[in-house]
Amino acid sequence: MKYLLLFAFSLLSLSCLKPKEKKLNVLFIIADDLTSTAVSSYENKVSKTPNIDKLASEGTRYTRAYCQYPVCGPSRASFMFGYYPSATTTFGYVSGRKNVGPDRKSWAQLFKDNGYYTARVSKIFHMGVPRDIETGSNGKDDEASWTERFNSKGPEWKAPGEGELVQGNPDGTLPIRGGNVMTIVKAEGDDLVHADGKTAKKACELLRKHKNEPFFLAVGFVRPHVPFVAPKHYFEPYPYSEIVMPPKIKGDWDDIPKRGINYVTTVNAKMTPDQEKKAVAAYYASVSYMDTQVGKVLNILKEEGLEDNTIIVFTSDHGYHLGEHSFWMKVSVKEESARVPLIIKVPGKKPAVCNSFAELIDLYPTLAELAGLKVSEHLQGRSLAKTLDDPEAKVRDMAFTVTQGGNTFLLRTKKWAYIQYNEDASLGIELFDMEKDPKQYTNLANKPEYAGIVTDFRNKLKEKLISVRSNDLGIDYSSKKK
Ligand SMILES: [Ca+2]
Repeated sequence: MKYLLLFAFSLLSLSCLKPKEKKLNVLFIIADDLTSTAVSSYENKVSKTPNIDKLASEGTRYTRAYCQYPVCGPSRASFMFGYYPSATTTFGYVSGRKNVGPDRKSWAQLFKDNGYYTARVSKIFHMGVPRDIETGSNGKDDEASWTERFNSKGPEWKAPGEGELVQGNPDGTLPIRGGNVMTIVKAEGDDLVHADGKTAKKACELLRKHKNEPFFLAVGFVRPHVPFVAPKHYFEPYPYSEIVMPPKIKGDWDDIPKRGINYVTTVNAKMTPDQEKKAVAAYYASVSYMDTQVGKVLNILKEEGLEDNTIIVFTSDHGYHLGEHSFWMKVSVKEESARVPLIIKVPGKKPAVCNSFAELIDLYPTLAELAGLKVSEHLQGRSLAKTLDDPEAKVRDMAFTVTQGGNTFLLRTKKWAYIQYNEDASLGIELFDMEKDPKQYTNLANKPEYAGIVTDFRNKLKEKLISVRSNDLGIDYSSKKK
């Protein structure tokens, strides 16, 4: 009997000792207004992003990832809840919660409800930059998503340093200001003066504190969003006089429908050639500063031994124009504005480059699948999980992005970029052969020999909108407000 008990005991203790399958953590890092054209591992050899590039060399880098709406608020609402903006009619500066209703789980909330510690540091749902950063506001957050949330207050354009306004200031006499304008500040002091430095510090602290429980840590950096503010040494590698601007093609705007001329251009911002170069140089400096903060977070993850059970995602809410077609900033659905950098690193998977189309709404189902969590059948994203095992695998054959209140549409296939202004195309169409004309200089939509392709895309868009707004979603599309 005594031996039997002992035997039973040892069995019991053996089963207790058996290591429990550890849940995979999620570290989600998002930059604000970062175009893939300013990331070295994508295509830029001037802009320096060693930390993002290192992550890219260890994970899967997606070359055809697109946002669903090239503006902060609606893009973030879309990928955090997993629906297309057109499905929920979420086109504004909101979290998106109101339109999906109280019972739909956000991406982070799904993890929270499955026993994860979920935290947000700084901007994940929409925050107005610079205003909400100056005040330390929660912005348009979704509180139900988080166990804890932290804001990173920063001086933004009011940071002490050498400032310059390069928009709407052709003779250079105006003082710098806040708002959504290209204000540059070469700031005094170190990384921690600014929001992103504080965000990295808080993220490192949380990783140390929560390393023994499953976590979903969302880290939102606000650079390179304007104002272009960074400690001054980040500007040194980018003397503005050496910046090479995209070519100015004569007649470039002649075949762009009026609505396709972006809301900020060299013309309406009255930018001088030097101011254009200064804007690009300051953008790169802001990117380098943000990249350095990314490195701090990734280093702590490694130091704390969390790399083996943490999935890392790095992306941006949308892209950005840096003078292509004399356009600046976002909103446009041209390539530089609609495409995003996307890197996913999963423990145990080989580094790869994946050319499958991917959309930011795919993140929610992808991470849920990797963590073994069940998602709502209503979600509109598709899991990219299979591309992490086989980078040749295809999840989508096109990407879908809307802008301008959901009235401008982009369908992007491997060969074509199709842009339609209004559902009835009443304000025009653009068609670009992305293999022959990747910088989108020649609109083919009105050439008779492309009429068949245009008709195909018009039909594809109709079908896409019907499927996106499907009643099966359980969202009453017709009654929604922006
Ligand atoms: Ca943004």
